[in-house]
Amino acid sequence: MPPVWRPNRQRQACATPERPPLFQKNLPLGGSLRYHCGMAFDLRNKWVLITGASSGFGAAAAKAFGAGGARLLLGARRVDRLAQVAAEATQVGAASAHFRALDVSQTANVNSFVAWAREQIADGKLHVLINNAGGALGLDPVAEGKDEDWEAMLQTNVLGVLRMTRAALPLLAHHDGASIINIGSYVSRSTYEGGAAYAAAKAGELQITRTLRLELSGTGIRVSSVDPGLAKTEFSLVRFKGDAARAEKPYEGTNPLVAEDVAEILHWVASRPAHVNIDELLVKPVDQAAMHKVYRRK
Ligand code: NDP
Ligand code: 8X3
Repeated sequence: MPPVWRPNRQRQACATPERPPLFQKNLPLGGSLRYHCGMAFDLRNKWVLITGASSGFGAAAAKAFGAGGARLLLGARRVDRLAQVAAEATQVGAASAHFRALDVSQTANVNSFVAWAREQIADGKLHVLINNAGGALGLDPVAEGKDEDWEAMLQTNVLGVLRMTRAALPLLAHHDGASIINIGSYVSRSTYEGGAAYAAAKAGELQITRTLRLELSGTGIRVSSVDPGLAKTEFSLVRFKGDAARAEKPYEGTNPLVAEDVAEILHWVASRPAHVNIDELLVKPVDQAAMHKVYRRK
């Protein structure tokens, strides 16, 4: 028997009259009919908070969400860079772009940043939180590891995500397509010599994401981890503490991801229909078949 169209099964997220779904199908699923539609969640004029927005993925994400007409709240330690990113995001279409100094390794600083964000949002709600601030420091084997590098990596990549999420949770909209997107890494699922503390930190980020998804069940808040492989940003320059020649090595002869690749994915994740949660998304350059198998042209 052919499937029967039942309008009362139509999902709320698909029901906005001014934007027709890209496709509509009635499919028999598990004996019942379900409505499917490809209608994106509209991020225009929605508030989007991005940590680590002064460079790399965060700066590119500010521009991607800006181009989609979002209102931006940008944080990082380098305020001059944030000002530049905010101006570029406004130029490409952001409904507004606000920025303020943020250090995710300091609880008091995170709390005052979020208090400021609450003032900007006023009586509205936050729709997207992107926990992106972080990175790696050093590439020493455990036998030679430095406490200050280990502590800084755990402070930003793990505790920073926890602090920021705890502070921002009361601002997030319930049952209205809100998303928390944490930036993980391929290294959370694989590792390499010299990567112990960074891999541990990103594995920690992945488990925070999975835990949050359980804790927020029933709120309608989506929780995702976007996990990139080799990407050319300031990541390597920071890891090697300004040694530009060493920072270039991981990318030699290969074709890495660029910040815009990841930014586009972040926008795509947040703009899926409100009932869709992209749980974990691993994205690598084609040249990176595996952690220890990167194709390099001579
Ligand atoms: P970048 O170094 O270009 O960007 C890192 C961003 O994090 C900067 O904006 C930096 O701003 C910010 N940041 C660092 N520490 C803090 C802090 N304590 N408080 C607030 N902001 C901070 O690198 P990416 O864009 O590549 O990195 C972004 C995220 O992606 C990181 O979490 C990284 O671990 C992850 N990642 C990177 C990959 C890569 O190959 N590039 C692959 C997989 C994941 P500022 O210094 O101004 O504070
Ligand atoms: C950053 C990229 O190469 O350390 O997460 O996995 S890598």
